[in-house]
Parts: sequence; C-alpha cells; structure tokens
Amino acid sequence: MSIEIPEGLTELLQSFTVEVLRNQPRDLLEFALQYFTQLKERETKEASFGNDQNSAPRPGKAVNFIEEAMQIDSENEEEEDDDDDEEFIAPVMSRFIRRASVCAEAFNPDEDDEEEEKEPWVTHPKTDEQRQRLQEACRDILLFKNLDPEEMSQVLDAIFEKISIEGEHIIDQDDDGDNFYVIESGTFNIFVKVEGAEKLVGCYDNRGSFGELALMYNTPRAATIIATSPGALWCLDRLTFRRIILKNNAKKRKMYEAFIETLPLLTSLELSERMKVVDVLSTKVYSDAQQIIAQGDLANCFYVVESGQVRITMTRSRTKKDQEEEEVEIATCSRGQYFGELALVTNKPRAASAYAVGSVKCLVLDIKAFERLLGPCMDIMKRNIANYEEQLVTLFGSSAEIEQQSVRDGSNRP
Ligand code: 1OR
Ligand code: 1OR
Repeated sequence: MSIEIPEGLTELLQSFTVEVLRNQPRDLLEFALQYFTQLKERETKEASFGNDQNSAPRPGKAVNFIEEAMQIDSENEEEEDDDDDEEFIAPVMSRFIRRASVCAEAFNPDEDDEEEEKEPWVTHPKTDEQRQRLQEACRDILLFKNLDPEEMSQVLDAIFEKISIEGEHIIDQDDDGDNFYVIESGTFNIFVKVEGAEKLVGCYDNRGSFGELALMYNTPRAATIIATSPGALWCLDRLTFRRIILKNNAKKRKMYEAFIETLPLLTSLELSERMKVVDVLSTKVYSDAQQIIAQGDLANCFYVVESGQVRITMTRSRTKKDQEEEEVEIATCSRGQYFGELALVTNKPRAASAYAVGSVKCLVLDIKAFERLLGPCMDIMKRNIANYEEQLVTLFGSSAEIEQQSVRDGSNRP
C-alpha cells in the first residue's frame, strides 16, 4: 500500500527548509508562522491575479514570467470589465508596476520594461537580531546610501543571509549574476582571468560588497570571489537589486552627468566609463567644521567636492622634542577638486585630515570602485601627488619633519 503525497508538499517544505537554513532563526516556530503567513498572503494576492499557487519567490525567472505577465494583463482587463460586485482593485500590485528591466537586455535605465516589475516583491523574514546585524553591515554600502526609506526597507526585506565556508566560490567569473553580496564577516579573494590564468587582483577584509556589475550591466561575472575564511554574507537577489538600484542609478545619471563631464581628473575616461563612475558613486553632506577624513585612519573612500570648501590639514610636532602637536592647514579643495586619493594609491593611512568649511557636499567612491574604474586617471593623480612633496618642502622645510607619513612613497610608486 502506498501513501499519497499531496501535490506541492515537497516544494513547500523544500522552500521552507531553504529559508530556515539561510536565516538560521532562533525561534523556529515563530519563523514558520511568519513564513507561512507571508506565503498565504502572497498566494491570496496572486490568486486574485490568476497567478499560480505555492509560488515561492522566483527571482530571475524572466521567460516564464513574461507569459505570466501577459496572462495577468488580459485577465485584469476581463476582471475590470466583468466584475462589478467586489472591489477588484490592485493597489498592492500597482506598486510593483512601475519601472523595470528584463534580464536578457543591455542596461538602459530609460527603457521601461514592465515584465520583471510584475513579479511579487521578494521577502525573507528576519529576526530582530538579524535585522540589526544587517542594518549595521549595510551602513557603509555606497550603493545603498542614496536610497529613500521605502527603497531601503524593500532592500532590507529582500536580503537573506548566507554562511560561507573557507574555500567556497561565492562567484565564478563568466557565470550569470544571481545575487549582490554585502559582507558581514570574513575574508574573500578576488581573482580575474588574465590570458587564461587566474590572477589575484585584490581581497575583501570583513567589509564591503561585491557582485553588482553583472546585475547592473547584464554582463557575465567579471571576477571570481573565493572565501578565504569562514564568513557571513547578506545576499540581495537580482530582481530586487535591479528594481531598486537601476532606478536609483538612472536618477543619479541625470543629476551628475553634467558635473562629471566638467571634472579634469576624469578626462582620460570614455563617456561610458564616466557613467560607470556615476553608477557607483554616492553623495555625502557635511556640516561646517565636520571632519571628513582623519589623518592616520585607514582609507576606504575617495572624494570629489561637489559644493562648498574642504580644508586639508596636517598634524606635526611643534618642535622635534615637543610632544604637543599642531594642526597646519596645507590646502583647500573646492568644487570639482578631489582629495583622499593618496592613501588609496599608496596603500597607507590617511596623510592628512579634511574638514568641511561651511556646508559641503562630496561625491564619494569606495576603494574597490576607485581601483577598478580610475586606473586610466592614475597618471594625473600621480603627477599631482608628486607636487605634494614639492609643496611639503616649501611649507615645512623638509619632508622629514612630517611625522605620520612619507608622501614620497606615493609619488614613487610605479
Ligand atoms: P560581478 O557581478 O561582475 C564579480 O561579479 C565581482 O567582483 C564584480 O561584480 C565586482 O563587484 C567584484 N574587476 C571586476 N570586478 C571586480 C574587481 C575588478 N574587483 C572586485 N570585483 N578589479 C579589481 C579591482 C580591485 C579589476 C581587475 C582588473
Ligand atoms: P589621503 O588619502 O592621504 C588626506 O587623505 C588627503 O589630503 C590626501 O589623500 C590628499 O588627497 C589631500 N599632502 C598630503 N595630502 C594632501 C596634501 C598634501 N594636499 C592635499 N592632500 N600636501 C599639500 C600640498 C598642497 C603636501 C604636504 C604638506
């Protein structure tokens, strides 16, 4: 005698198990309650659109989805025509039908592809403790910096946790892009194939994010990322990433296109490369006297002044024996000028401090985007760094008097 397994049971339990393993909730029962309640709510919504049931989130399922979306459209029309008793309103779904893009085509923020938009928003329930850790990990992610609160909460809802083990390939070069990753902990190596051989080009050390390029530009993965320690990652699915980040990037391009074109530093970049800079930059606002950079700190960002003035200062001992230090102003930067490149080029701590004079707005690039995108601008930067030393000697007599940093190392780098 055989026992009949109800249709859908296996898939239902599998999806649930995957979520449990991803989220590692402390209170399994509470998690199950949230998970199945949300599933039921989604099913009810989808049922009113004639969609299929038991559908857990299906990021990236573009082809089937187009058929489904067309079906939804025609059924909506019918419903609107026929249905006069019950309020058939689609308030929830209409939120989803805004701007979109489809997986297979090239990046074009102005194109209005509505197919992906009709997929339900992805939600992974989280415990309070997970949400708190997640917010902490996302605080310095520049791609999230300019999101409005609604967009940010959509991101936080959709993100799910992944525990990584040493040696695990998180991303393989040339694969299709599935997720964007935010590092909560762990170290990861970056390899890029150069003439067939894998070359180590950098690493992530317990912070940062990766995997945005394939999702933003619909390209194969540009690098291989391998965990070099046990770690924890937050993963944002492709669909949610594109819905939110691409919309935001289109806004940024409109806002910064003209300004970026005026920056002398970026003249050696192609237009498309300059737009890629815009895609990954963020903006930060500082109030009068606020510190932007602290001398001696480790560096992870590069800045361009959009408005206001930035004062650059250096600390040095008053006399050789003196323990007391004084802060000397060495430069000011105004609109269109950059600072914070030296530590990134020399791989050293910050050589000077930077403070806002009045209210200041800066464009900010993180170190990995800086390394990846500004290679062609390196000559201009190095030439300017070489000037720092001349000015240093003029200002202080001899560069030996500067305690913290040998600026010379910067100008001597190949
Ligand atoms: P992705 O979606 O292409 C691999 O998947 C990810 O590795 C990529 O997004 C970036 O987030 C990340 N060149 C290309 N991708 C890089 C690089 C990189 N570094 C990190 N990623 N370069 C190294 C720059 C430090 C340039 C190497 C020539
Ligand atoms: P950073 O990453 O070291 C501090 O962070 C930034 O101040 C530095 O990059 C430069 O962008 C900027 N010497 C060193 N850093 C300078 C200097 C400078 N001017 C601006 N910065 N000198 C001043 C030359 C006018 C020479 C030393 C007095």
